[in-house]
Amino acid sequence: MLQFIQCTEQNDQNVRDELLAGLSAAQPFTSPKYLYDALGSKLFEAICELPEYYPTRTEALIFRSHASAIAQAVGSGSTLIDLGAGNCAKAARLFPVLQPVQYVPVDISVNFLRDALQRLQQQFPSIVMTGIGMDFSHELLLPDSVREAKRLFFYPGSSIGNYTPDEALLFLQRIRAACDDDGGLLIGVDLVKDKAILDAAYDDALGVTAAFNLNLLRHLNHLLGTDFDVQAWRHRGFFNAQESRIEMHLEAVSALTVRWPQGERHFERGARIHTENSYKYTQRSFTDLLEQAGFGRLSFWADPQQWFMVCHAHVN
Ligand code: AVJ
Repeated sequence: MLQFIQCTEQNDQNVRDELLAGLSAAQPFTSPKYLYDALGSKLFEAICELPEYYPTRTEALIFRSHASAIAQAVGSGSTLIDLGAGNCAKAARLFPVLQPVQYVPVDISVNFLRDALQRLQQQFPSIVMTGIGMDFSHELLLPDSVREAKRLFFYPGSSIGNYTPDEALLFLQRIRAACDDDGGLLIGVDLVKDKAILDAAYDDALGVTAAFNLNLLRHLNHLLGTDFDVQAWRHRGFFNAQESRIEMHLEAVSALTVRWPQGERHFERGARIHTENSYKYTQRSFTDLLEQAGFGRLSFWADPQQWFMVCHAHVN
């Protein structure tokens, strides 16, 4: 059985208001979700192939090396809810070991899920598949066709890092609230490590991450009618150890003015737009967060270098 449901639709006016508020702030910023237009999504896929960008590859290694232990902790017959599913590939690789009863990929656009899910349904005809179009960053209300029993929320790739620790706590609490007492969470978390490794992962030699970040300006021009000149900006990506996070910024190469239909903003040379945070945790700091959110019976798996970890947590 295959079903598609569009729950929340992003309203154009809300998007514009949110973006212009950020761009007009004393410290200008944009939400990292705007990095992912069609080209941005392709560039992110390219990032995942870079030698410097270890998270994707390391997480895949952890899932491969510890598949049976993970399956044992999680149990079979779950309702697998894949948050930010994209092309559904990460979850699909786990189907043979996790044997879910229902697969529920959630992404901003249900259309993006359509092709991938149709193909998957052919490959795994016995799994009920329910694609959901929803911006789950603000609320997590699942439609009735999502089974309530044995919900397993799957949040790989260290996407949790885009939230501040306070926001991450709220998000984890919302996941917990959406679970029955037999629910759980399977999550990938990037770990604190040597600054040089982190810096390189977010400022690679080929400049793919730079292109990914700069592409945001093209996306903004499309969404807002701004006249950002990509050439007038440069990528900055570095680890801020104090805050335990990667910061990405776009920095004005020279003084310039950006105009849009209802306004404009001047940027001094070196002024920055903060485009992304990617928080890094330790096993200790993430355990605290999970426990504060009401999860317990935790399991952790990491690679030999301890660069990345996968955690399973039960609802307590
Ligand atoms: C998709 C948010 C997990 O933080 O590593 C990669 C995004 N940004 N390179 C990350 C990203 C720059 C990525 N997440």
